[in-house]
Amino acid sequence: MRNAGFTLVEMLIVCAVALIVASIMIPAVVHIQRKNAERLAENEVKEIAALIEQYKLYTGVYPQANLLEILAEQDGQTLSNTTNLGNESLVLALCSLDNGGPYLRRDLADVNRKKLQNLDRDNAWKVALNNTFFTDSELREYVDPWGVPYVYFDNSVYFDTTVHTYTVGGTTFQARPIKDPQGRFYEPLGFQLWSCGPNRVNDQGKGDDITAWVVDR
Ligand SMILES: [Ca+2]
Ligand SMILES: [Ca+2]
Ligand SMILES: [Ca+2]
Repeated sequence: MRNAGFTLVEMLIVCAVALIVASIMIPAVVHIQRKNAERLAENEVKEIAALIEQYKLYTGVYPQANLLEILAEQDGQTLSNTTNLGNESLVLALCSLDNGGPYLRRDLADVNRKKLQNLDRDNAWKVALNNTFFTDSELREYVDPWGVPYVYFDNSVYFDTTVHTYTVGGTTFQARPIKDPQGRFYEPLGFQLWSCGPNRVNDQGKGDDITAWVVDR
């Protein structure tokens, strides 16, 4: 009996120690995971930005964020593409076999990869995907480590009143080109690319958003 009691106390001590260790370790692990995801997003933003610059070097223009010809198709009906348009346009440009492309790696399109997803489940009007490495007609988005599409505008659309609507997991958010505190667009001659960050909310470049440009917060 004495041994059994002693074992029970030992077990309680072990459980208590395990709980203490877990209470210390779990927040640390969560913190490390968040930092790793943030670092990944920072790297991806830089990588995509470099690819966009390569595209510009070859073609003389930045990939357009409003490719009107990529009309979406759902249930056999051709519809205007109202969601995720900037990102989808960018993916199409970077995956095109024209203009010195493709700039994005083909393996990103493998079915087991999560980087290119079709979050709004639309298909391109057939001609749009003819010269890409895709073998189907899905209009894909390049997603960040939290599964949210990166937001993209090229400078040709800054002055449009266009607000882009993005959808992910049944929720939508809106995005518009971002101005600095003086009212000037960031990257006025280039492009704006950003991740909505760990909170998966578009903060228009503020808060935890991860932008391709350096911004005072
Ligand atoms: Ca779409
Ligand atoms: Ca899509
Ligand atoms: Ca955010």
